[in-house]
Amino acid sequence: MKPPTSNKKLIAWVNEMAKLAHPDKVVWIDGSEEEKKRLEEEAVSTGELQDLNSKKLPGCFYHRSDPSDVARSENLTFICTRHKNEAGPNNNWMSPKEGYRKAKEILSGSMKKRTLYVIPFSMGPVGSSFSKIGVELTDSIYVVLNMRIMARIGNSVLDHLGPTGNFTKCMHGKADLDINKRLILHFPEDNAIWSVGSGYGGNALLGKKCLALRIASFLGRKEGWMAEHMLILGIEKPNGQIQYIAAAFPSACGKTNLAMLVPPESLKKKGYRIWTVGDDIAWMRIDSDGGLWAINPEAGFFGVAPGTNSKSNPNAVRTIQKNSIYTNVALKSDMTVWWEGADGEIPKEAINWKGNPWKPGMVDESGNPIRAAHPNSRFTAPITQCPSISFRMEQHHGVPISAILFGGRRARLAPLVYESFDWNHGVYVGATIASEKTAAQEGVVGEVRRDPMAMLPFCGYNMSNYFQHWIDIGKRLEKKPKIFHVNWFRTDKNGNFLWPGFGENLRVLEWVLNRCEEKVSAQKTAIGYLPNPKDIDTTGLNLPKGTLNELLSVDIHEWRKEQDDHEKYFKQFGSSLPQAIWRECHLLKRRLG
Ligand code: GTP
Ligand code: SPV
Ligand code: MN
Repeated sequence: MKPPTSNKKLIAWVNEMAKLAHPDKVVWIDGSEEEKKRLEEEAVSTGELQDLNSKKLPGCFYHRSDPSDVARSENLTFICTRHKNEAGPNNNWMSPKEGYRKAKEILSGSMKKRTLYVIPFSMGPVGSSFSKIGVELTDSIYVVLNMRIMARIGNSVLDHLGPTGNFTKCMHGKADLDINKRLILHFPEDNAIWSVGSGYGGNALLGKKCLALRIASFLGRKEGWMAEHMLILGIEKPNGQIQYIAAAFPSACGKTNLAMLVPPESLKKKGYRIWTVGDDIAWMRIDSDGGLWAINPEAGFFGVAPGTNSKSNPNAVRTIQKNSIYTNVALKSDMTVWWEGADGEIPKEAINWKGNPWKPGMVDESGNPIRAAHPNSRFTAPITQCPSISFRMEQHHGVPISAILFGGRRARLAPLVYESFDWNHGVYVGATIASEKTAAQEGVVGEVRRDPMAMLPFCGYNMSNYFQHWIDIGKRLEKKPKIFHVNWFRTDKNGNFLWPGFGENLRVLEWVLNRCEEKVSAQKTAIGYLPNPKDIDTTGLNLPKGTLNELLSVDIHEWRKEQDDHEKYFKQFGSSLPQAIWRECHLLKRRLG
């Protein structure tokens, strides 16, 4: 196939990679509807995808990934810089020389009898000065069809790239899908990504975590902007004004849900409406007004399926009724899909995510329930199908951010919401996020770990410098967003959530906006400003008596232990940790007495 571009660098690189991997043919992806149809048909014919019920789920497909390949592989993810110190204690490091050698060894000849697809893509609207162009090479149709949803792809991107434009080189190959030959490598100094041996989500859709977070965070530091693991949503207030919030929560901790929440009845009556800008990634920069502005560089959602239903997330349910790809969920006999916590009755039988017959109540040899869907099973759907999509999605300028939220999954300690004293304290609050591990990463679910700014798996450089970058951005901002911490996941003695969460979280966001506009006072505590319980609107909520007080309590004894743990955590960064972070750490200690 003749390359549909005159970009010499791109053509040379595609030739070089084809020489290495030996595909039977090279196909340039143009992004057209005909091409989509052709690829879908081919993937269905080989079993890579299954057609779903065209009446109930038009344009939808089902995919099962290898059972050893169902979540991001953090232990196989590396930052390959010349100096190890550039990667920092937060990343796995490999020298670029070794990285290329290892990946080449695995990729060499691995695409025989396969097709190499060339996907030009833009993160951010095509042609915006805030967007970045990448080109992903892959031997997976599943990856092509997912990238088609998650990014802007095809000829329009090549046109914009032109004969001399630069792009991030994103090389992906499934190879044998062998966990022992799997590597996700980032070469920020070369603006390149090599991913081999995985076909799943964040490991394989290279525009997402690899480019839009790891490489982009590296570029952002150099160029003076920020790439963050954040949702963006607009809250339309009763007076018609829309204010935008960005929020960083670790993987599977509620970003998709918050980004498209449906207001509870009492707040809807007041006049609140929600507008979704993004659910996973925010690129933010300081604009000429001295404020912080954000765009969502993605074009789709790659969202957690389990728990998604018409009650918890009605907008997501409506978004995924057509033109969506379902990965590792359960398949019903009528060729529709199911997962734990889906709408409707539990099916009497289904084929589970591993491809085995499944019935409710089945247990494995150890007596543990066998799941129908993998806990990290996901849907891929175009953001344009979301009923709450923001009208500013395609605007190159993005949206102005009034408040930043940090949060995690914490059964104890962290109150429902608190506000930091100022920007640097807010940075400290973000830097000390802790959360129970979820199924989105391989490893032990439930273990509490520190996940600064929800970026631990995604920061493409030394986290000490990342903290400093946050502090420096604060110095440059004339209009600083206020920074808050939220926790929807506090539980009682029996492990039940104290706060109803989901749409009801708007009650907390209302307080956040009221604080931004200095409409309500707050209680000053050692950890920050907490709401006076009367300032959280609980109309129609039926919270048991005392629950809100419990949610808004600060246990000084427990927080002293927490502060101790912060100190231990920060020591790993040695002398490179910014003084401003140490200062906040000591101030917290002093306030706790
Ligand atoms: P990534 O896509 O992995 O980055 O995750 P995310 O942060 O977008 O997570 P998502 O919104 O998909 O939520 C993951 C899980 O958290 C789902 O099982 C949800 O049902 C649950 N969840 C989301 N919001 C809430 C909430 O307010 N309260 C409670 N209790 N659970 C929630
Ligand atoms: C996450 O794990 O934070 C995700 C899913 O958003 S993945 O794209 O697989 O990284
Ligand atoms: Mn994510």
